[in-house]
Amino acid sequence: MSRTVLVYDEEMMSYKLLWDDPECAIEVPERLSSSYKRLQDYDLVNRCVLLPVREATEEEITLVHSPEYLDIVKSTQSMNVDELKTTSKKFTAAYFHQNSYRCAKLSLGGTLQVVDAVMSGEALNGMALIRPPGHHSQRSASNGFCVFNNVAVAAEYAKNKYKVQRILIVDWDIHHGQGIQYIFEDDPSVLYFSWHRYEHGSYWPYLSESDYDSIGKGSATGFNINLPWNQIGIGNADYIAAFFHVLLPMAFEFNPELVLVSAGYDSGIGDPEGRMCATPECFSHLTHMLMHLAGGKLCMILEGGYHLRSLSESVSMTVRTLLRDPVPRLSGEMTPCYSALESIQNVRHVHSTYWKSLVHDETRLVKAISTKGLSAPAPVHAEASAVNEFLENHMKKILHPTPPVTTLVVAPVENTLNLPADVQLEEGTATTEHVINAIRVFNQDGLNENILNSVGKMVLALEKLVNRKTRNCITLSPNTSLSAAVAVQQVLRLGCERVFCIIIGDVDIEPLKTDDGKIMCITISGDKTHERTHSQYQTFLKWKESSHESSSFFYALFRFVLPLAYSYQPDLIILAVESKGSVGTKDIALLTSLLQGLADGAVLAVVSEKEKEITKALANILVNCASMFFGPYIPPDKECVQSLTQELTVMQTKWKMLQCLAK
Ligand code: X5A
Ligand code: ZN
Repeated sequence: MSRTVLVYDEEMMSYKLLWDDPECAIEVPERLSSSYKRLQDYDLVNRCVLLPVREATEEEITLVHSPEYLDIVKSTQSMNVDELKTTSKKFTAAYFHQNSYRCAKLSLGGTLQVVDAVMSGEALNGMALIRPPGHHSQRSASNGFCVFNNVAVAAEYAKNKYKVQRILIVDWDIHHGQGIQYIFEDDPSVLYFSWHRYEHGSYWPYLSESDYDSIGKGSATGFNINLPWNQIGIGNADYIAAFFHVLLPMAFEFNPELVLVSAGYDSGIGDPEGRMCATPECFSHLTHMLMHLAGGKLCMILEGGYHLRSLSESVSMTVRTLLRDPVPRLSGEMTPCYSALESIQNVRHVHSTYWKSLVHDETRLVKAISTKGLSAPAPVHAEASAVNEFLENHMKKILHPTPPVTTLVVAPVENTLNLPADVQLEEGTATTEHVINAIRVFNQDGLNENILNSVGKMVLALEKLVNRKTRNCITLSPNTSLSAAVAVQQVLRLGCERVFCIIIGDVDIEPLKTDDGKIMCITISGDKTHERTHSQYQTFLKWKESSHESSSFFYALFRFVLPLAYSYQPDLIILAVESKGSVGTKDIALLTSLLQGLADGAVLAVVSEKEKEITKALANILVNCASMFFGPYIPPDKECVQSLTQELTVMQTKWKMLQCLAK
């Protein structure tokens, strides 16, 4: 089932601030309508299943909130403006309206609608466009525009109704969801991650418990992850680095059954509260990565976001990605800033006792907290209108029409693989002079009809891949080394400037090694038999899975392969698999799926035609964009980590996304 549900109802616009309060003035009804309007403009609403909101019941509200607090909120229904104001002032950064109670019930009920759709299997994932937001609200307190804690209630609800044992909450809003932290800090069934503007405690809500050293209590120690940002101007590279080096290793080790996102977009560019720099497509990447957890069970619940254009573009990028459109290339310099690295280093350090996938790194606290960055964060767009103009251009630049074909397959005619129905077979037969010449470069003996035919078809397919007539391509090859080498040569000829090659098993594309940076190549194999030349564009990863049932490859992916790929920013990915060798089929599937976050999803998989099982798994990923359970996971082998660390030392001076220590 591949459906995405969307909850929206304009009734949640029926409350607003009734008096003068500069702090609350940014939380306006138009936040909802402008997001929904933009989704319509991108034709995304039609592609979702629209679910009606419903009122949450008192029983649901009191899963988290006290009956006394419920009574207070209820009583605001019949208050006059003066009474509303008096009640609001009992809390921090809160405001009530006569319709607040009704809207808060719809907001929570809408959240639970998405959870029900996803947990029942009716939908794969979904988003709730709701207000009031929830993550600041506490058992007996409204706070930070929030009335009921939508995401916290959703987690309790899923635990009760669906017996879910592990829930991950990712809070990418720019404020600390202290409400969620308080509710779950002694509950190990909920892993809570929040990044937030902190500035050493000088930013709202000014709490020492928002710092990286609040890690949970008792049996839940290690289950609260705070990543404070001590500078404004945090951007794409910082957020992605935070996912690779903090959230994702822990989240994969945790292996949740459901992922809830406190999806606030005040962490995006132009937001007057957050003052950060992340561009809308960054949220596509974050969403895409989270889709690999919990078998894809992912619920996005709106929190903050106060720059209407930025909010609506980022919401749209999120929904687009839930619907499995290609992930737009991430823009900007792929270098995390010094201050971000300090925070990443510190949070990794305090959690390394509790999470085995962090323990191998040399970790220590950065004592001298800097305010002057060694590499400064990107400039912050100050004027709201300048941001509008920037976004108008930016979205045009990064969004391309989705290719008409998802997967083009090059296979021998007699191939009897049960490939999904909607693949397109490359039917041309271009054994041209040119192809033969291309092959001759590699000095291969024993070229037969079969190989010429296969390579000829692949050359035709590659042209379509580079020209975005197809999103990706699978080639079943009788000679993987030759096909991979010709593929690299051809895509360079077709104008690609950076080709990222991942080679699994015994594939040799040695004749192509250029040091002009146009090719980056990672070879993954179980043993390092022959010493080959290493460079900043050529690396070898010795990796052997110790178990058939469970995998630790996620460690290599987030610690090494993906940071390298994101640093390199390829135009095209070539994945060559001779035999699965030392990594499992699920590992190759996870790798392939995550690589689709790069190069606008332009992936060529060259697979030995003997490897039926791998072909099947790759087709499932590339054709169906399948969400699967890639787990269960185990922490990595010491030996594997050691060899990876060696490669890291060489590579991280040039490829900055590999860094997770401030220097
Ligand atoms: C949901 C949210 C922010 C409150 C800020 C108060 N709340 N200064 O983003
Ligand atoms: Zn916020």
